[in-house]
Amino acid sequence: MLLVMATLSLFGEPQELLPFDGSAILHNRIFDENFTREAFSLLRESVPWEQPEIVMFGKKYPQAGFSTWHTNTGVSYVYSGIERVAHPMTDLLDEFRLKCESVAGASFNSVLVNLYRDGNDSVSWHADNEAINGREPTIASVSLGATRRFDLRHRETKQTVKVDLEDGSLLVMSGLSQICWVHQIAKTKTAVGPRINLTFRLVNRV
Ligand SMILES: O=C(O)CCC(=O)C(=O)O
Ligand SMILES: [Mn+2]
Repeated sequence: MLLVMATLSLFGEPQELLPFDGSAILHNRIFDENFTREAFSLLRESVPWEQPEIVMFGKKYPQAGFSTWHTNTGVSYVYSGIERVAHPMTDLLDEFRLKCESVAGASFNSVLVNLYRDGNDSVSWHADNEAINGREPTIASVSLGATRRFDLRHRETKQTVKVDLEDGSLLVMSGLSQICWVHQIAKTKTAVGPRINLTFRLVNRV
């Protein structure tokens, strides 16, 4: 397996992580440290966290982490056999959304909010390729709190890109990234604190 370690750019320049078949651009420290610290506590306390059960091989398992789906479109998010009902956007999520729109140069109307309490919470290999995201979606992913490693793996060549997603960073995936690559946040035995991730998307209104 070919492994590409993505090195962080020295001057804080946005960095393209994918060598081909789509784009994943990492912007470090896009959000100010004081803002992310406050936003993290506010979100942790105020988000109506849910731990849905996903269906694998006909059996139900609780998802390894908590999350919620926010959108004012009323569209629910269906994946892995579960339906996430729409909670309204909040002022704070909207503040993040507007910044993501300006950096990514794309529109977003929805966000999946994920909480990783420690290294045991994870998201296994998948692509954000559900029909409601559209065929070549642009997805803006904000990281708050503890650093976690994010892996991308090409479906055919199996080439892997690994990168640390730090507090205040923004990863913008677009083009063929959800068609040709899968991604994960793997479990880790290293002691890590909690992390919140916001993935902004544009879904079709009902
Ligand atoms: O936590 C992350 O950085 C990734 C989350 C993710 O892939 C998703 O919500 O679809
Ligand atoms: Mn994803």
